[in-house]
Amino acid sequence: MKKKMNTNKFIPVLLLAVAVLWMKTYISQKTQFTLGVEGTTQEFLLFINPLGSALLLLSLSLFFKGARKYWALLAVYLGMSIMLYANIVYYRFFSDFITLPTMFQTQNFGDLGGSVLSLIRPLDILFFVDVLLLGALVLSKRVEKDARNFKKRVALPVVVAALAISFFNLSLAESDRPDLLTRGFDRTYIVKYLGMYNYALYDTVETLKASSQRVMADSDDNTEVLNYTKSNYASPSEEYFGAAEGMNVVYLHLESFQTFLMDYELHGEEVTPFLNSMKDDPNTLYFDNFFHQTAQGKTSDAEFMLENSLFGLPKGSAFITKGQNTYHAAPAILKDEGYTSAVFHGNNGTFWNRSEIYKAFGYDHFFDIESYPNTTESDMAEYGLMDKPFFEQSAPILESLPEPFYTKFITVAHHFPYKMDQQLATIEKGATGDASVDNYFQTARYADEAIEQFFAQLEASGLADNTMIVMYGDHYGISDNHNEAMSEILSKDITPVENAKLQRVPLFIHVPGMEGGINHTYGGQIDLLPTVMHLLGVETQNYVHFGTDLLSEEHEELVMFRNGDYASPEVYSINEAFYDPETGLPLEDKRQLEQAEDLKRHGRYELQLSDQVVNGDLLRFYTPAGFTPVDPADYYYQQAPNLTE
Ligand code: GP9
Ligand code: MN
Repeated sequence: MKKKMNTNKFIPVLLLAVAVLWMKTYISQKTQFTLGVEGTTQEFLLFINPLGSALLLLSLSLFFKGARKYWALLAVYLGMSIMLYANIVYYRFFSDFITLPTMFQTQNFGDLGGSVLSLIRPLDILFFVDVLLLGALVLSKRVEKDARNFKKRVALPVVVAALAISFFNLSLAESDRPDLLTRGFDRTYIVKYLGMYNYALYDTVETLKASSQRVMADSDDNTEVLNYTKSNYASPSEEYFGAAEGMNVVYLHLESFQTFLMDYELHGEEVTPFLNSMKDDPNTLYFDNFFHQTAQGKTSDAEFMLENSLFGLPKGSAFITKGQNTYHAAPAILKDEGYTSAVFHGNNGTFWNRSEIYKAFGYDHFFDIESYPNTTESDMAEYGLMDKPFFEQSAPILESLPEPFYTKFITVAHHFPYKMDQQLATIEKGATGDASVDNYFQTARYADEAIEQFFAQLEASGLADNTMIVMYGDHYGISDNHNEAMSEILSKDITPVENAKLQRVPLFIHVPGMEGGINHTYGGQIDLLPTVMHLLGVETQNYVHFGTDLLSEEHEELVMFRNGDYASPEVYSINEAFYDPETGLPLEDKRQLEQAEDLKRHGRYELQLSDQVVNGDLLRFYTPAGFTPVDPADYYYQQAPNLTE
């Protein structure tokens, strides 16, 4: 009679399973994905991040009685292995991770469908060798099963240990990348810092949150919104309506650019000579009281506003959590006018979930870092390709687009912490002793030169004569943590009003043949879309827009910030107090205070309605006359053909 193998111990089997799954996941994460791991902290995080979830999920088997423990262990192990492998295969095709909503978009799997076999490789069997061994152990009659009940004795301490490890993982991740979970940034970041399994958990929670807000909403919620946006509408100015009709549109997204840079002289030198000259160009409208209105979503909030005239969310980034919503965004509006649309950005396409939400906006093309193959290590800034090589390599792609086009170029070189190769620097650093502030001028100068180069490229290609160029700062680059150094830079105290004024970002609208000038109107990023549409001669009356045309006489000069504060020519509302913008002192006049309070109520109502639209995905219930709805499934982004050879 064969002797039964008497392992008689479940715990060693469980621990071995945890160790093997941990190592398999670590090696897969390191070799199968491009996660951009930099430095020892990130290397360490990548190494430990599968441990907490592997231990937690596999130890759930301890809650099962008798031999069922083994089956539970096998089931969880198999499930996690399948999830890992499915992501590996998906990544080979999309360079992205699976998200729950994309799983339900049949198109994605339609794309994969035909080619899925070509994505599977014979050696992939290695991902399942461990599963087979564990399966053999569980199924084998020769292995006697440990029938003891571990529920209380072992299960709870193990679960607590697993949670402690996960918590340690999360805190270390948050210290390396603050706000990782609240802001989201990029799926790649979540996997890099927290691992594949925690990413899946994060994605599930986010998807459930978004869909629960969505199911609660119905078309009646839209009535209040439509009433509001219709009454808030500002009709276009006769002078400017259609001034750029039929022209191409180029948006230049000026990363971290603040208005205080304009005309600023450091060591007796202009920091941004080209942009300063553009401000005074006869065909440029320059707005010196234009504010960013972004919150945690930073760049993505700015983009969200200018494409939709909807506010970004008070927390997180709508780009990430509302990527599946219905939108009536600029590229889609202009598609009905015969425009082709494209975004150029020298970073990973998944950052801020751009590769998904751009489809919902109706962008025909998205040229991310994959479209810039002639790139060396030294061309790279922290968030992608440096602006000069970026514009240089973008030019042939832009010139190959059918006209008219609507395009956006997102720069990255002038991004916190503003470090750059000193050989490329053409201005001395600042001398405040605050590194961020001191460096800020060098990357701003570099960006200024890159933009000058881009303008020259447009001239050379002949596109300049027929292209409207809109340049806007996306958000502050210097946060209020640096106000001491800023007070030295500006030679004045940074009072609450000055601090609010530092939230101004430049806005240039350059249209060949249009009469320009310096415009002092108060406005913000929410106002860009109706302004640009009216310049193109496109009516916006039927759209749900929370901003109004900056050039309209009916434009209301109230700039709402995401925290409920506001700026206007007569009053600044900061932290529930009201200030005179000229003196910077608190308002005292009773009548003025009442008016200020009314404005606050009105502005906050507007923010609330905008959130109602975004959280409830209300635009799905409404199609403006003449607008063709977007089906994101119709979009698939390919890298640009290599046109430089
Ligand atoms: C990333 C870039 C920077 O692709 O746009 O985003 P930010 O950190 O400024 O929000
Ligand atoms: Mn930015």
